[in-house]
Amino acid sequence: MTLIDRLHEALGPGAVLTEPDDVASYVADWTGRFRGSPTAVVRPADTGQVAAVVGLCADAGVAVVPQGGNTGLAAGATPRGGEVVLSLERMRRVRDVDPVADTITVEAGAVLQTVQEAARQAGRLFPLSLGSEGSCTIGGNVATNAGGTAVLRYGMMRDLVLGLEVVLPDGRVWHGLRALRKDNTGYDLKQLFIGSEGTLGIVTAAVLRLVPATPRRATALLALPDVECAVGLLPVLREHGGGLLTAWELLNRQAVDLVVDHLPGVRDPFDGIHGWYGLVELAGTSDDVDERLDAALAAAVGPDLAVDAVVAGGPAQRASLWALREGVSEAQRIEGVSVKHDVTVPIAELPRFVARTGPRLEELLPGVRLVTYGHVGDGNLHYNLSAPAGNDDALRAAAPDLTAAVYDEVAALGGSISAEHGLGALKRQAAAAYKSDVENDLMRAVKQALDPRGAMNPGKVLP
Ligand code: FAD
Ligand code: 2HG
Ligand code: ZN
Repeated sequence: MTLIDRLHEALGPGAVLTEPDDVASYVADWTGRFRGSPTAVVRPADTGQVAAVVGLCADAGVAVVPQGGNTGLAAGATPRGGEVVLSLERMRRVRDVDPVADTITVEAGAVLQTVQEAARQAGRLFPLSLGSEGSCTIGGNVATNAGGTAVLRYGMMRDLVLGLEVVLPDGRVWHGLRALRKDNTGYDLKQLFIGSEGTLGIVTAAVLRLVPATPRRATALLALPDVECAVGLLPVLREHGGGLLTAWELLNRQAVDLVVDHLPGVRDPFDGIHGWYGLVELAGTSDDVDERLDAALAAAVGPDLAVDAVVAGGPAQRASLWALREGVSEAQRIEGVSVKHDVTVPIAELPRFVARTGPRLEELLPGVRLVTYGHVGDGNLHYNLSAPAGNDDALRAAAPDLTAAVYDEVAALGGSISAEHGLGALKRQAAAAYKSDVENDLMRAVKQALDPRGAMNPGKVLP
């Protein structure tokens, strides 16, 4: 019997896909830049079936690529060739909401938005918030340690996970679905799997922390002269927003131009043109949010500070301000070829990073467009590049040098070359080059301990 026959036998009808039309949406990444041809795509329905697939693939010497919503931006879920892609899309149940433990237990294929909605129906909030939340899954969020627009207040996915269920590379299941707030029984195993991008095991379910709902939101877009101002306003917003400050996001003019040009119905709310824009949001339970935002804006707008501000008057205006920020990825994809850099530097170094790197890139590729945006409150910029108008080939050719220049500057400032999207196939070599020997040795040792045969998502994360 072939591996495909065995997979059919184990999973039943409709769960093993091999025809080109059937596998098309699983074999390429969101940007369309990476693709591979797997032996098959399998869609198990429960944890037992995931374990069975891993066991059968191990016996056949075939590697497994876990896949959730396939929205990842580091080509981590894209097969290289010959692997079995294991999609969690049929495992999307919300298993339990526990009001006493204040947790929600979900299967890995549950779409983030579904989990947010389940929390809302229980009168609570699951605070992870990403532009891709309508498609990305909890398993993918765990595997990439996703960030997003509310990290400033609630932390990354790592801070929201209490327990995991994982199918290990040898086919055994780790039943770690505990909701304990305190557990000091040695190494924190769940943290090993969070951010491991499918290279150490397949997450099949998670226990997640819930937080108090924040039905009242106050949102404003600020026009800023420069990044220094965006950074300088962070303590001001913290002082006035207190614990209600949820987002402080940044966009440059180029990013706004792309969104307005490409996404129907999204408009720039200011009359004038500005170099930079900051989106601030406070969230809570009472009118306090509006009062605090007003106080913050009174302190933030003025000479040498923000130039202007537009406050969202209601949900529709709020959605339209957020569309401007969250539409940049899609607008840049429509514009053409892009080169993404998802970097962090210490927050106070953001102005220096931008001031030094832009001119260097302009030297390397005159006319390159800097599409700079991201989570200024976390020191995380999406320092993306678009081609000089109409010259995608020039960007492709210059990409390695441009990326090296960006990463060298990040390293010089003590930053990280991957803040939230992970390494996948895209950044594994670069990450190894910037890590110390000790860090690289530890990474290899962890992989060797959990997946000695290299059966889980080969060619990802590690060089
Ligand atoms: P996939 O793309 O399917 O997989 C990503 C990685 O996780 C792969 O390495 C895969 O092998 C592994 N994986 C997936 N499921 C499992 C599993 N069950 N067990 C083990 N490994 C698994 N990311 C952010 O952090 N912040 C943002 O603000 C953000 N915004 C985005 C906006 C847009 C428009 C887009 C397209 C993407 C954005 N992303 C963002 C990136 C992406 O959505 C996240 O990385 C997300 O967590 C990926 O989830 P997924 O289910 O799509 O995973
Ligand atoms: C965001 O913050 C995402 O919008 C996506 O992390 C960034 O597409 C990107 O480069
Ligand atoms: Zn981001």
